[in-house]
Amino acid sequence: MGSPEKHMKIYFAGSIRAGRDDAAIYEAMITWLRSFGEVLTEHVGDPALSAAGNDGPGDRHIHDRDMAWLFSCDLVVAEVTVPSLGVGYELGWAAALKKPVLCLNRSTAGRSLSAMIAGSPGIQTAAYSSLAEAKTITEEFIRKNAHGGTGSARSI
Ligand code: 6IA
Repeated sequence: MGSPEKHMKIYFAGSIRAGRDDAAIYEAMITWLRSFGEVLTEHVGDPALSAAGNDGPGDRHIHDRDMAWLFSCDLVVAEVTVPSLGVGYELGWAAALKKPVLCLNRSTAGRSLSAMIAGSPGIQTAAYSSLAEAKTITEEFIRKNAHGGTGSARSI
C-alpha cells in the first residue's frame, strides 16, 4: 500500500502473561497492520509465545525495550478483550504521552471494559465482532491519525 503513512511506527498491544486465548487474532491484526507501517511489537502475535514462558529476556529488559518502543511510536492499537495488566499499563502510558490510542474490544465476549480505559478521553475504544470489522475500524483510526504525529491537543 503506497500510502503516505507507510513509514508509521505502530505499537500493537495484546495479552501475553494474562493469557494467549486471542493470540491468533493479534497475529492476524499484526500481519495486516504491516501494510501501514512498522509494527514494533510483532512478538505479541507470535503463536509460539506462551503465557507461562520465562525463557526469554529478563522482565526489566522487556519493560525497558517496550517502553522505548512506546515512546517512539506514532500510534497504539490494542486488542483488550483478554484483560491484561501489561496492556493496561501500556495504555495508561500511551494516554499520558498523548499518543493516538485505539482499543479494540470484542463485543461477543460478554465482559465490560474497565472504566479507566473506556472512560479515558485520550483513548478511543471500539467494540467489534469480526476481524473484518476490526480492520475497518482500525483503518479509519490510522487514516485519521496518520498526520497527527504524537498529537498535541489531546487530554489525558
Ligand atoms: O501482562 P501481560 O504479559 O499480558 O502484558 C502484555 C503486554 O506487555 C504486551 O502488549 C507487550 O507489549 C508487553 N509484554 C509483556 N510481556 C512481554 C514479553 N515477554 N515480551 C514483550 N512484550 C511483553 C516475553 C515473553 C515472556 C513470556 C518470556
